[in-house]
Amino acid sequence: MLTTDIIQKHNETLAADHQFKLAYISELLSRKGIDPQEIIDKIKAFQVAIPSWALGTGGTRFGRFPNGGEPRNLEEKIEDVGLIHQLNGSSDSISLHIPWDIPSDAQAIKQLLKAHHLTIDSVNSNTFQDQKDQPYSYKFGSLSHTKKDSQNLAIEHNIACIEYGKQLDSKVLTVWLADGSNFPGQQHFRKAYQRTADSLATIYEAMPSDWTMLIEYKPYEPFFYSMVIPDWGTSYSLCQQIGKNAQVLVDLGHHLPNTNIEQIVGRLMHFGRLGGFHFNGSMYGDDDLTTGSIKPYQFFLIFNELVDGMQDEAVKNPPLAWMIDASHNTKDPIEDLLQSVNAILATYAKALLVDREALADAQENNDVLHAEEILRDTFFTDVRALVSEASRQLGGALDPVGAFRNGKIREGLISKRGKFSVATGL
Ligand code: LRH
Ligand code: MN
Repeated sequence: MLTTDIIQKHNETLAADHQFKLAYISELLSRKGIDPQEIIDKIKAFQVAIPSWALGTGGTRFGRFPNGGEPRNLEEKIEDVGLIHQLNGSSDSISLHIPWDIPSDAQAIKQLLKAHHLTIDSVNSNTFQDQKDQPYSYKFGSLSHTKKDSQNLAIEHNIACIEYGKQLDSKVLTVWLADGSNFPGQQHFRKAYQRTADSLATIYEAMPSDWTMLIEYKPYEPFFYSMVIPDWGTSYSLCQQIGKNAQVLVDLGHHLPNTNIEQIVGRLMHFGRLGGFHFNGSMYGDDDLTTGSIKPYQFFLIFNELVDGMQDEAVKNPPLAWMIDASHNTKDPIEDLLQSVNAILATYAKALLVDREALADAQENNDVLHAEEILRDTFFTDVRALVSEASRQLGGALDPVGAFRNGKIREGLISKRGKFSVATGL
């Protein structure tokens, strides 16, 4: 059965219940002077990029439990993202990871992307693994390596990523460095920073002027004493040094416990250097769980900062890159990604409903409780019918995961690709 038929049949079964819920939230918003369709249109315009490396089953050093039908090459990864976009209408691009996704025939890949109404949002470099027959190792770092050979190899790799991106009409290079140290004394912190800054500047020079470089930070893993780019401040300082098209990438899982991520987001927007996000959920570390699954209120507070900044003319921050970065150890990869996109859209919708005038007034008058209650009231507003309606108006499913399951789409992929097909990625 075609996905369009699956979606239509699915929406028919849910139509009455959906109309009831939609009527309720629409009435609630109208009473607040908010036009429900205006919110639905903003949700429809919010597109989230899907990571090519998260379409298979992830694993840990302790084990990996694939559930079959995984994409075996870039073409099948594009098919899976095309399917996700068909089901929710909100995932119109893919983030690629090089060398896992080197296009065999760029023209053919562009044709396939077009057929699935998709684009490539960013290319991610990979200097955290040694490739077969690699002349110089990244064991002790890449752009920060003490030896020019490994440093230059890493610089050349990033420039090669830009070339692949140009072939596929991408305009964003994402750089995450695994560089760091495991023991005190192993690395000279200031020298490692400067080698990294110099290497990034060389890569930046090779980037077309209409491209953006996203610099991702991470406090630990794979190194466990220090990382060369551990926090937002380091990434921000590198961006300032390198050039105006260098921005900070915030991966939600890359923060130490109890970090006030929403304040970091507010700061970076204030400085106009917030480039985008790798959305995921985490309890302890870089857990790469479903977005919004563990700390939904903090996730709402992050979007509250984002919408506040996006609606403030005084904030001069470039358009943001909305991307997922997750790994699926126990859920079906496609279901997990559909659930994440849904949570992102619902949280964004809630942040759009915040009465910013009333909040600013309460803040100016230090009415602490009222300010907090304005946010909590919005957080507890059930906006899921608005997200479902946005998906329906985009030709998608009212409940994308439900349609995926009822349509037995995973079973179809397993019969086509086999139970043990393995996707490249983490
Ligand atoms: C590092 C990271 C980075 C990617 C990788 C897949 O933890 O978040 O964004 O390159 O995951
Ligand atoms: Mn990431």
